[in-house]
Amino acid sequence: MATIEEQIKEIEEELGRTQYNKKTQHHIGKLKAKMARLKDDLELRRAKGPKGGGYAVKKSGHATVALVGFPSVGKSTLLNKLTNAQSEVAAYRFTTLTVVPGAMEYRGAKIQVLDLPGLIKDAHKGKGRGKEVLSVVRSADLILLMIDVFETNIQVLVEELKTANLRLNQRAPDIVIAKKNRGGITVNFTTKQSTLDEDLVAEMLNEYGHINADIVIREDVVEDELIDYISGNRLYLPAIAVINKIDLVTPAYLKAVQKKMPGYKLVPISAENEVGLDELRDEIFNALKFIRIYMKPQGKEADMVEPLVIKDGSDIGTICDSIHRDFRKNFRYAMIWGKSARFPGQIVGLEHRVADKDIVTIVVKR
Ligand SMILES: Nc1nc2c(ncn2[C@@H]2O[C@H](COP(=O)(O)OP(=O)(O)OP(=O)(O)O)[C@@H](O)[C@H]2O)c(=O)[nH]1
Ligand SMILES: [Mg+2]
Repeated sequence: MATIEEQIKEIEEELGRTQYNKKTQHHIGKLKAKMARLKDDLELRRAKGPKGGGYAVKKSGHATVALVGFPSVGKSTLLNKLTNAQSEVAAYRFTTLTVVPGAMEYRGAKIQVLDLPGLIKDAHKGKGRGKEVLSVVRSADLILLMIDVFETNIQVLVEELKTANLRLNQRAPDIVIAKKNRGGITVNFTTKQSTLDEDLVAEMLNEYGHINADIVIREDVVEDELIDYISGNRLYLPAIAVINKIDLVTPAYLKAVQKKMPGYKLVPISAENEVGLDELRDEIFNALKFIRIYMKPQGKEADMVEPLVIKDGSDIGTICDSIHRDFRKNFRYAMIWGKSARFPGQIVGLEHRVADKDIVTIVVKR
């Protein structure tokens, strides 16, 4: 019996030689599903192997940002400029050997930034303490993919993160799957599919190891998205690409670099010379989707100095929870001024969704 690694290699080779067309589509779909399962098994086995002491980081603030990049791209330099932290900086690779946290305050949000050891190819196999680094990355709310202006191969980084089951700037596909005890596999599409058909989906589920299940696919998805979903342990995170050391190149050179990397929002900076850092702070704040709410105690002026910072999409209930644990229970009504109000001072309930810079009064039973 071939080892898991050998089986994966065999499938990869077969996929490499097989042309994708209508005739081979089902075969390829099944191979991909089988490979996904083997890879998941392999990861599971690796995860059970010797750990070598994970990094302990205590989360703090409203959100956590992880600095991910090859060695020596300037991650520690950036951390030191953005936060109060002092992480060692040096001209050689692997200067940082552990997680170094820093705190940055921006527009009322307390954001934790984590400096990490450089990530290298095959990190997911444990190279360069890669497994520990990747596990910290998984706990973050936002990833800064940091690259050196002279070494812009972001694909290696993205592939490493992908192997660690991270999906960047992508959302989970709209699919629902329910396991059952018998009846085989039933497939339902609620929208037209451009590549999948019902048999293919059933075959892929089978190949992955599902025998009895109902699956409903509610948007047009491709095979890889389906595999991501059935494998079930993917993590979807937002990411911003940061190009550092732009002080070393001309504007024309930088432009050429940016052209080579379509599909990513790029923020050019010089960490050392503190160029582009305000733009970067803005991008971080926006990507984390915070909004600011100004609280106005009943019959008094609103506090316009220290807003309450919460995630976008929050409602009055969330605000109650972040003020005091009894607020939701004793809630009577709220009054609201700003973008989410139909008119100034509108009276709303717990489910009312607030908007950035709204002014809110909450009235509770006494
Ligand atoms: N020219 C230039 N050099 C920079 C800049 N930022 C960092 N450096 C230099 O790049 C080298 C590496 O910087 P670090 O901040 O230690 O890089 P790192 O990504 O933390 O490296 P590891 O911890 O080894 O992964 C140092 O010599 C820095 O002075 C920059 O904006 N411009
Ligand atoms: Mg470092």
